[in-house]
Amino acid sequence: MRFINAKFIKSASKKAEFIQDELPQISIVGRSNVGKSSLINLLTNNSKMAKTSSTPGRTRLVNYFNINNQFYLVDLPGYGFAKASKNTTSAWDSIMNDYFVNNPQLKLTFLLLDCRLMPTQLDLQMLDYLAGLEIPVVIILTKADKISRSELNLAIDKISKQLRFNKNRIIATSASKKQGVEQIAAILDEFIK
Ligand SMILES: Nc1nc2c(ncn2[C@@H]2O[C@H](COP(=O)(O)OP(=O)(O)O)[C@@H](O)[C@H]2O)c(=O)[nH]1
Ligand SMILES: [Mg+2]
Repeated sequence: MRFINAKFIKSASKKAEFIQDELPQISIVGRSNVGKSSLINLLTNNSKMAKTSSTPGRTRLVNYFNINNQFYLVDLPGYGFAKASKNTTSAWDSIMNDYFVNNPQLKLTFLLLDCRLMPTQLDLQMLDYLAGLEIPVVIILTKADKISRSELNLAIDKISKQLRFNKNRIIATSASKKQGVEQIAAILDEFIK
């Protein structure tokens, strides 16, 4: 597939506002600042599609982007933002749970990890949570431009071993160098039928 026609549809702050129609959904999760918005901008080839920010964690919204009238990319709230208050954290927990539970249109989740860092406890929890709901996951390593090719290969090995995750299901990307789009497009072809 190619990202020909991408359009921001809406931000939902609660379950009643979620989109429930016939189109498949592909969601994006990861800690704040890992590069979720940048990935959407990379895929849609539009630097203004999703907001990117260096002061993350303010928005607790579910953002829907319609791609080619074929599926939605769904940008979920980031986790692990230290400055978020307790109240915000519980709101986040429930909106994430509302999104993931009983969502037959959700076909795949991209879990983003910074290629320079080992997965955190929250990343592991998220993976376990998704596995428990039998939601397919592909891991996307972000910011691959920050390390060398050999460091990147090493990172993929380590992460694959630590998480017992198939290497074929780990894709390295760089938003600034525009790398990884073809691999992600191939994965999407597999999961959107
Ligand atoms: N060098 C580099 N920086 C990136 C990349 N992806 C994201 N960033 C930067 O990381 C910061 C957080 O990105 P953002 O997409 O807003 O993360 P989000 O909070 O997960 O949506 C921003 O300053 C981005 O410019 C990448 O592939 N390479
Ligand atoms: Mg973002």
